[in-house]
Amino acid sequence: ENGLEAWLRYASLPTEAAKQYPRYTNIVALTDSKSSPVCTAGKEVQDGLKKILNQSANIRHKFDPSEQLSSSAIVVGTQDDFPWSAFPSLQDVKNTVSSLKEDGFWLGTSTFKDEAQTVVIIGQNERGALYGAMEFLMRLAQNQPSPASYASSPSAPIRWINQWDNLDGSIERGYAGPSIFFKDGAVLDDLTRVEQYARLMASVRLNGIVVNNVNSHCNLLNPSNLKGLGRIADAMRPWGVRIGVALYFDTPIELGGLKTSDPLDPDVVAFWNDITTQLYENVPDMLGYLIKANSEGQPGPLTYGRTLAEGANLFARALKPHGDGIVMYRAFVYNHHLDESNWKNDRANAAVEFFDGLDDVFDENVLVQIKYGPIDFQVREPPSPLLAHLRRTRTIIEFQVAQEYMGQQSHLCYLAPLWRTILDFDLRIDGEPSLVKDVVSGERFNWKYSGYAAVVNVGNDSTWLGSHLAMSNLYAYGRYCWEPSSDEAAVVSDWARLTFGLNPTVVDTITQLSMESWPTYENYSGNLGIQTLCDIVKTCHYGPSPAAMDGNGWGQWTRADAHAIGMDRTVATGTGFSGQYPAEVAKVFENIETTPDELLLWFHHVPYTHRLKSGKTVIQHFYDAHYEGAENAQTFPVRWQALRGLIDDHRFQHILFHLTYQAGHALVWRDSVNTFYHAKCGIADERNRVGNHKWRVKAQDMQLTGYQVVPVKPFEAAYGAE
Ligand code: BDP
Repeated sequence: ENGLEAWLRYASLPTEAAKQYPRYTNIVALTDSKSSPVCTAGKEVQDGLKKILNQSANIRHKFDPSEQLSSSAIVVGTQDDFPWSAFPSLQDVKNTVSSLKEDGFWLGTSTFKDEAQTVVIIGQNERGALYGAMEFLMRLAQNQPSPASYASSPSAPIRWINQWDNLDGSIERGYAGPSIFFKDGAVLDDLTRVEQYARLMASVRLNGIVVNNVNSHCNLLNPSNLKGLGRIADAMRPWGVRIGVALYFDTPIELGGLKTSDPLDPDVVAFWNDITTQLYENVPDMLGYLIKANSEGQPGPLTYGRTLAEGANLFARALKPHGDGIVMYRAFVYNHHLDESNWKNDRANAAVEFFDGLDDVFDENVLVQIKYGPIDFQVREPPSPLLAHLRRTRTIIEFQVAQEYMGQQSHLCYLAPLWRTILDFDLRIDGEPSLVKDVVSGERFNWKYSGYAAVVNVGNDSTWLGSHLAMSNLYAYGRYCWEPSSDEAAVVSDWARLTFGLNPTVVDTITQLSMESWPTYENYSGNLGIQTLCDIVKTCHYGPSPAAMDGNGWGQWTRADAHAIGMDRTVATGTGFSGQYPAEVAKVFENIETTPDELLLWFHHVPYTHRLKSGKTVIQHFYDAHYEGAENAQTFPVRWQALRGLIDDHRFQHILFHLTYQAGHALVWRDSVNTFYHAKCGIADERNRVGNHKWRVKAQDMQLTGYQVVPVKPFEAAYGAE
């Protein structure tokens, strides 16, 4: 097994289990159109039945009430096309179905003319019908019979992916090979993988994707790429997936030959109107435009003395005449040349400051896309306070499935527990319950259109993300967009059953390892809210480099010196960031006593000897956590070994290799961070471990000829600095 089918393997059920199911002979997929998701649903059910139950069923597209369905059938269609009168027992279901939200579905069983049981799948729309069909199959694959009656609606209408693919085929922060969309400046001819990606997306009910990097290039919009985008959209549409594009702000200058890209210049307006018209000719159902502007060197409206809203509205007005396209304007606006010597500077403040006063001036088809935390996909962050500032302007929260700061798929790090710390956070806007998940679902401010985006960055490796276990994050992301209160362990167990089979030892082991993985990674990579202490200067964002976290222009700082550590972000004595939250939350973070330990160093600058609520000092907690994290990582490959023979050998070995690597790298993390802070503060580890490098295989102990001993940078990563 090479991972290509991911969780949609539809592995055959054991014979005994398969016997419990009816013999399905007919699939009725109620549609005339071959590109309709309902048609896709029919084929998918046919394929799934063959693989899971070894049954061959026919597909037809019309329901004929005069006909006798000689044995069990599966009927799938939209509420409008469903033959309600043929199913008197489903009259009550009609109300349920009409109250489904967009993309929702009803899945149940009924009898037709007192004959054999019929599985009925009714979508609120075509996409919903497909989601219901895949729900039926994924339950079947887990040996869970269809429920008598099950209605399901999404938490939010926007459930999208962002791919950071470049036209040359590379992927920014991609860890699984080249792009499945682009190569050598053009859209690939063979889009088979794109279709397969859309299938995976549909199975977890993701309905949109922005296909190119936020650091975009004007050539995306040349005539042949416009056609290519049309082909990508065509490949994904049968799976209910719509596409959008990320734009480069200076395209009018660089592609259009204009003198400016000023959003208020009439020629610039005309340029974007024209490009937008051409895009819609190729992609009639385009989602809209994702804009990264005035961030990390990208041009934007501020470059031309205009406001962010004037920039966003330029695109909004170009989209408006063509349908429901939106601008996803990223809140990730900041200057990456921050002056470290001014201790009041704080990158965390940027989003709220830049968007201050703009809530009422964005056009109604502009949504602001906000990373979950104020910095950048760190191992632990509080939620972005901007989520509490925009009331009229709707928002999209941005997560990252690509584990940029989380071990980049070489470390197992199941992210759903991290996402829940954000989604379940109560911002107490205006003193009222305001869970982040209720803000982004639209419930809190009565928005009709808002939701989720995640940077995924699959590549053409057969594992999609570069490692089999990393795929639980993509699966879970879809599940959380639909139902943000899902239980993290239950979600990963479902994924494990679908991906590796029903053996309880397999499922339990994968669930346990996954559930421990984020806390373990946090322990050895950067705890107490200090961020992921990785290299950020060389921009690889991988591996330990605590020294790089200070004195850099990117504003990811720990403010560590010989006596104290942590960013003072209080209003009273610090950068004022805590004051960006609504009053009740601000009060909690302003006060060192009420700030939870896990975010202590995010909000406060404290002596290494400061006592945590646990009673430990900060530095002792650092030492202990790094030892505990690294120690637990040592158990991962050992526990995995117990699955030998219970899953296919190819994937078993691949994962064993990754977990073994992680166990080793966790030691490097442990020793680097501990040695670094030990050297900085000179306070001994109470348990006298720092410097012992337990379990490390030291280069100094090896026998090789022809090698020179050299100093290592950063010194703390090596045993004895060499
Ligand atoms: C950072 C990435 C960088 C992205 C940027 C973004 O390191 O490659 O371009 O985010 O989100 O995390 O725009």
